[in-house]
Amino acid sequence: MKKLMLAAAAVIGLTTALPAAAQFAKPEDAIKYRQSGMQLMGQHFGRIGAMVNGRVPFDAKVLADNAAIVEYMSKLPYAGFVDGSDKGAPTKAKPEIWTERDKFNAAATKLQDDVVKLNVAAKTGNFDQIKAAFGTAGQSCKACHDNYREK
Ligand code: ASC
Repeated sequence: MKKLMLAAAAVIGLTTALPAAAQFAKPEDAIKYRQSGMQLMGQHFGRIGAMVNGRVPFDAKVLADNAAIVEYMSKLPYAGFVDGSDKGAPTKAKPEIWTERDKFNAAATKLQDDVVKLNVAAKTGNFDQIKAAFGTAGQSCKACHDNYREK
């Protein structure tokens, strides 16, 4: 029994140390994973946008809750762009993601940094500061979509 538990612990240790690529059974899973993450990030980012642009009344608490979700969500989708997942399910991901990895990763990092700043701004409750940070983050969303997502 003890041996079995040691073996199980070793397997768990091994799998958690594996790179992201090994965590998806097939390309389709990676594609759906990143699309799901982007979808959730976009939904919550959009709720902030609705307040910032005056379509929905400004509520600092609701906005801050959404900004915290966006910050967290921004950490997830990029692990789904594993090698070999340029096909396997319907995807708008452009091949350049895999041929310009460094540039793509830099664009991802830029967005992640921007939404950390958006979350910081959201916690202040200062509308103008939030609006500015939202604009910067939105530019990063758009820049990466322009370069790396099919229309
Ligand atoms: C969103 C969303 C995006 C970005 C982008 C910003 O709400 O889903 O992809 O904002 O449109 O330019």
